[in-house]
Amino acid sequence: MPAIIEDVRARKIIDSRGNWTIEVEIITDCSAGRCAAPSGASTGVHEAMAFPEGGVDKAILEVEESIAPELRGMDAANQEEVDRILREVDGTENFSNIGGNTAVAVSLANAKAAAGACGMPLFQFLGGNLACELPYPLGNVIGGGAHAHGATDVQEFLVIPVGARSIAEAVCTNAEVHKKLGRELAKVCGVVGRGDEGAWAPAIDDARALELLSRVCEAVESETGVELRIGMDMAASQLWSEREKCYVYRREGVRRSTEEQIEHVLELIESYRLYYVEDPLQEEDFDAFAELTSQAKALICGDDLYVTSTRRLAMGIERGSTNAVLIKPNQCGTLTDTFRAVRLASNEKLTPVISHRSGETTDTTIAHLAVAFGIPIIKTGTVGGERIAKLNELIRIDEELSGRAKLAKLPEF
Ligand code: 2PG
Ligand code: MG
Repeated sequence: MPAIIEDVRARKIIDSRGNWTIEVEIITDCSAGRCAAPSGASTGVHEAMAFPEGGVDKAILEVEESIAPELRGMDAANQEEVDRILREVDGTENFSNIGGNTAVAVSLANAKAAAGACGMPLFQFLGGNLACELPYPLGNVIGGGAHAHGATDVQEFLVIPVGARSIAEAVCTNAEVHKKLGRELAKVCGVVGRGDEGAWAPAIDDARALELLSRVCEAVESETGVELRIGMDMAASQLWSEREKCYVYRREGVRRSTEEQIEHVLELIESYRLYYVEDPLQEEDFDAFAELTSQAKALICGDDLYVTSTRRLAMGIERGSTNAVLIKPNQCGTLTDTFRAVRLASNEKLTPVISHRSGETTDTTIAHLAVAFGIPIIKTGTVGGERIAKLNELIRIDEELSGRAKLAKLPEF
């Protein structure tokens, strides 16, 4: 169904950190689509530049003056062509002229307008009838690093309810862990704040966080009967000191060489039966990742390592660096590039994990992309309006699929 683009509008809105971001609306002759871009705090050096020099104001000008004139009159159903034009208008590899966030908001708003023209929700428009598997939510419950300075060294301690039987049960089990953890932390440390993603941000070391989280998971498991597993996003590029060539754990007062870091991560995987470890090593060390992955019995996921780039993902695949890849649409800038990264990962038997950013809006697009592309895990926090927006959208998609929906199959470890 053709949907001729009549207008492309951009506005400034604020994100969950209180910073300006961009929201784009694409209006066609028979539909409209809207998308707002998120942004990261612990960004990979190779990811698309979020905004051009001049910030969000400049990004809005770019939409009005360079992008809208090119897109007007085009068929929104021709997503690849829209995305190609975004790249052409920008002219750089990392979207430094128009901004990756500008590109992703236009690209995804366009997909929604095209879906709307067919009277379909985005997940169904992109994924067809096969799109009936819902992802398991992987939720941040304790955090520090760049998301809460002064809390844990490790950026995120996550939970995934691998034994859940429905998306509603999965979402609610993660929220239960967050609640109970809050009560336990209050006993240990008194008043505890929260980081950017709504996770508790206690001033404790990583080992203590893992101990506490394990105990809480056991308690929630026995109350709910839902098996839970623990994960971490170590965001190790933030720990890495290029000058000293080691990983610096400030709170612990420990420095680890690359070999020691690998040993440390393997020990943590074993001690806490970790299911998922993201960015356990710094973003340039494909070989150390490979060494760890060859020995680890867990998902080892690359975020800053790959930045949702097929070029970097191919480098990791060649070396066997990881068995999972984080997918963040604004790291690469377009829906087409996001899809290519997911397809490459799936073809090579790597598990894709779609993810929010630490600075978010109530935009729900990633929930649709997870279902459309058959991505088995979604990392999107556990509580907080901008996090539950995605989780609640999955509950709505479940209902929309009226009985056909099932949770995805997870790799076993
Ligand atoms: C990450 C993300 C999301 P940020 O590192 O995976 O949790 O954080 O958006 O700050 O990059
Ligand atoms: Mg990460």
